[in-house]
Amino acid sequence: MSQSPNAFTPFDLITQQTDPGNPERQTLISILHAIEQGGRKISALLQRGPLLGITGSTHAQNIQGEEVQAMDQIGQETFLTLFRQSGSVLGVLSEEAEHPDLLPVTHSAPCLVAMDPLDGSSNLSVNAPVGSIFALFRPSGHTSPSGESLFLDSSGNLIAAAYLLYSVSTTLVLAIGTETHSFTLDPSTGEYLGSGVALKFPEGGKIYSTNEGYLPYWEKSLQQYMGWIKTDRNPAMILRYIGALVGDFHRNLLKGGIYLYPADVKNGKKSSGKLRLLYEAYPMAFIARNAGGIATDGTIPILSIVPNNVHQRVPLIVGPMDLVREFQDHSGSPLNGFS
Ligand code: AHM
Ligand code: MG
Repeated sequence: MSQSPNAFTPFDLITQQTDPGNPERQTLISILHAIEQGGRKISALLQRGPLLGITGSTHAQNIQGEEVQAMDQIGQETFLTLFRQSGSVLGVLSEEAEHPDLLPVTHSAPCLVAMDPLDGSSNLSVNAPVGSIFALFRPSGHTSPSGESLFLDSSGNLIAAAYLLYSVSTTLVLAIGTETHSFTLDPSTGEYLGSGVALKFPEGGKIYSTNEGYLPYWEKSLQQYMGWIKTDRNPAMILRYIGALVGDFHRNLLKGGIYLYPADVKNGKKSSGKLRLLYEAYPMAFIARNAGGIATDGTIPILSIVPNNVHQRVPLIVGPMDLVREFQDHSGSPLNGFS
């Protein structure tokens, strides 16, 4: 741990958590520089967002059928360019691109990056928090015929995860090895600085974060849990929902709260919720695990799920052990059966 407060950097964390002889250390440092650089750029743009006319929609749809905001595109181009320049990234999977991009590498142990370059982008038009999410995978040893299979074959090799939260200040949360740390961007120097104390979910939190407007579409057992947390639980839980996973997760990490984006059934059609496994659920699950928490889809841990599609959606329930255990006890399982 660093001696003076707020002098601990993401670089310190990587060197603390990796072996000096491991070629992956240099790769991680170089990818981290790209994430830091992208964070500085996006953060500076967002500061002036409406003045630059970048907080609105492009009126196009992405491959998920969602409306693409101008900042979704800027985030995509920014991080893709930086990862390309790093020479450390073999492939980039993004929410904003149908197929993974395969990139030229110069480092001996390159990684794969799955990202949501601008999470919660519909918050932009109202100046509410947004984020960027990253999952870093070690490529599997097999030769994969396509970018898709490269990511699918390597999905079990998650080695680091990070998010940037663009809010009143810009925060970088990085999970690597066994720890999760938080750093604040100092816009005057461009440095990301933290205390050196690893983040742990506090116990005894009472926040829940979910879009309760969808409650009629959820499974009965989940509806019962929602009733229990508000009436029978002592103390009753309180609702906080920003509508950007990064913002909601970050508050819950600091204060003790559970985030839920469950499966639903609308007009007889089953869905697995909205969030994507590889670049939303996995990285949050990894960050949570290192902070003493857990993520589940309602029946199995998120980190045990083997994807069959790079843009696969998954129900996500993530938070500290005590609240997720309580959720399991009071909702019954399986939650995602809909049988
Ligand atoms: P996005 O990645 O397209 O921005 O969508 C994901 C976001 C999450 O950050 C957030 O938790 C969720 O969508 C909010 O969805 P809803 O409006 O359905 O509650
Ligand atoms: Mg998202």
